[in-house]
Amino acid sequence: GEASANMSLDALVVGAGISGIYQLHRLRQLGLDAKGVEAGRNIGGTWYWNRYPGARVDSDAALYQYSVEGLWKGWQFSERFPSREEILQYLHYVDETFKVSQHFCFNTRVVRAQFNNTGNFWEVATDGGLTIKTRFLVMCIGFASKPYQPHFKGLEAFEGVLCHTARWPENVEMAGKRVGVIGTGASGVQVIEAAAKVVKDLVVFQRTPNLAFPMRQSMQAEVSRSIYPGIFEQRKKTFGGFDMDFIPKPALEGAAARQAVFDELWNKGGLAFWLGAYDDTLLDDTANDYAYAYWRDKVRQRIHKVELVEKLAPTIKMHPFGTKRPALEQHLYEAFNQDNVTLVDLNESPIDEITSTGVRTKDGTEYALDLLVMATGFDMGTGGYKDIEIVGTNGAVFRDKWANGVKSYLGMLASGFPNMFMVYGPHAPSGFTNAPTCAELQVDWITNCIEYMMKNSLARIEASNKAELDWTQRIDEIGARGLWNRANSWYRGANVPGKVMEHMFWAGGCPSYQKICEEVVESGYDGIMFIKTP
Ligand code: NA7
Repeated sequence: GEASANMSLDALVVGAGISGIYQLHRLRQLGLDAKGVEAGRNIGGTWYWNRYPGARVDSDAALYQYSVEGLWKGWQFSERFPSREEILQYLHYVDETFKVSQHFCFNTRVVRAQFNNTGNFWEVATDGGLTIKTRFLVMCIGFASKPYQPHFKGLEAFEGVLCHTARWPENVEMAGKRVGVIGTGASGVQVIEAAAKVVKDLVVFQRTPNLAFPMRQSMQAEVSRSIYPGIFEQRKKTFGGFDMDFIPKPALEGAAARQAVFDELWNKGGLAFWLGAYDDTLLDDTANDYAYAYWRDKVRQRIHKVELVEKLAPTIKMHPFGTKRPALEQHLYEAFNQDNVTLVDLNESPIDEITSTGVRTKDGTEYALDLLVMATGFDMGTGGYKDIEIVGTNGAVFRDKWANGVKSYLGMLASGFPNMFMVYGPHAPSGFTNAPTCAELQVDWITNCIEYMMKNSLARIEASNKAELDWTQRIDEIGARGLWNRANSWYRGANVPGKVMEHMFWAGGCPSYQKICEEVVESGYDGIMFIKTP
């Protein structure tokens, strides 16, 4: 995009992922002088960065797209769960309509943003030396933009190739190599499946088994897309922004009925067995046990190495089913059946050291590797924000504000940081939802809010302290209702040592979130303070 050393804008969008693309489009539609910056070399966000082999989305194609402006009429995904490559193609297709990529300045990372308290604008500095003055700063950096890499002893000594799933280098191939994978989250599962097909040897270092269920990938015939508008309406009304929702009755109904329901969900594929299950699954331990037992027994049928049965699908659940993000798998358990695939249980023998040639575990075993893959996830929610020096009113720094936990209003505004909006970050339904559903909801709200400010000659918006405290408390209360507290998950910041343990996302689902956001508008922006343009 075009960029001059000093720019003055109405709005700056940070990040060119699913939310940033749409946000910049909406702001330009309003007639604002709006531009974007993006650290990557192109649009795509998550799909730009996570280029490990096997990367694909866990949402159905019909759902994983924008619902607006009839875009669906001109695009057909080829698979039910599209690959990273096809999602990027889709986003470029969207850009033919939105034409926003030309207004993004790529290869540019925001390093600092300082609010001018008298002029009510942000002064933004980038790593390339750009200075941008902007009335509004809209952070579309998502919740998984900062990779997390554990500090293993000896890491720098490794002479093979080391790569994090979210920073996969262009020219690294796995074929014929000895590959190690640390981590079995959604990324780990996908990269394990891709590796098992082509590598010489694969060693998987597992701390917690993933309670993964069948994706049921399929090629999509030229389906009748006329049902899409209905699906787009439907997705706003469900907890996770999908076309399915929790079954509004307890799992404690009769065993036969339950078995039939579980069979149906299992056969549906995708995340149905999680976000389409009985509505007490994530609340009640007994209900949760039923889901776990069904999952365990299904998966066990596919594990042929007896010594792996307890490791991959333990008799007793290690954490409540569904309180860590379940992955979708296509042939994960068959991969572990292969002779050239080894599972190392880190609970029995943790990693002692990374050596020049591979990984050594505490029991003294050395695993020789050419390539070591860190599928170790992200500094979720807060990581991307804390990397930027964001200075609000009175010199307050954003990372200090969040040092003892996230504080926000609606996950979109923060007191002390006027005219800054956040999309798809912490304190929003983000962590549990289909990204386009949540991104559209928040981007539309923010766009309407900015439009309201323009119409009413308002120069400054800020959440009140009280509104922020109340929202933060609400996030906590809703999180505490479920079994979430019993899992060391990234939903609670537990995956990064030293991080505050808290409920990071709105666990109340999309519809309740949308309702609250609408009520705020209807009440005349309750909890929000505005200042008129002088
Ligand atoms: P996740 O879900 O955070 O998975 C990270 C994995 O790495 C998980 O299995 C962790 O085990 C493991 N891990 C993390 N640190 C270590 C150490 N120190 N030693 C061994 N193993 C470790 O990240 P993903 O990238 O897979 O998924 C990201 C999400 O983004 C995905 O769910 C989508 O919603 C989008 P643990 O479970 O903590 O024992």
